[in-house]
Amino acid sequence: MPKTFLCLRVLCAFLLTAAIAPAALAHAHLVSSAPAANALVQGSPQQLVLTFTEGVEPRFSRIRLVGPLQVTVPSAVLSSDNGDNTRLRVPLDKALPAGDYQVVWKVVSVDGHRTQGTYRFTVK
Ligand SMILES: [Cu+2]
Repeated sequence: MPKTFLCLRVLCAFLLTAAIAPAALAHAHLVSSAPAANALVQGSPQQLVLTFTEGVEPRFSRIRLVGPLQVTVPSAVLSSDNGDNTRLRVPLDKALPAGDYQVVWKVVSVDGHRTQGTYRFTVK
């Protein structure tokens, strides 16, 4: 096989990857949260706020808190923050007892793609 031909194939594969990459970046990834990942919080937070790289659909998104108290937040309770659909606000009507919590989030972004992830925080 001529060397130039092989080179063209590699270049082609590279260009294809570069073309697909922006679409993958358009998914909703977690930018930040409150409480922050790995935070040590004095007392129960009154709410969780999750900020994503793009708008998400609260109706199709789920957030579950795994800890001393198993809390599944119904989708109806999730609300986007003041019309900013990159933010999900999760009010906590029950105080969280001290302990380690894992936040498990599954969201559907406005472009219809699903993403998910987890992070932890500790209530002291
Ligand atoms: Cu996407």
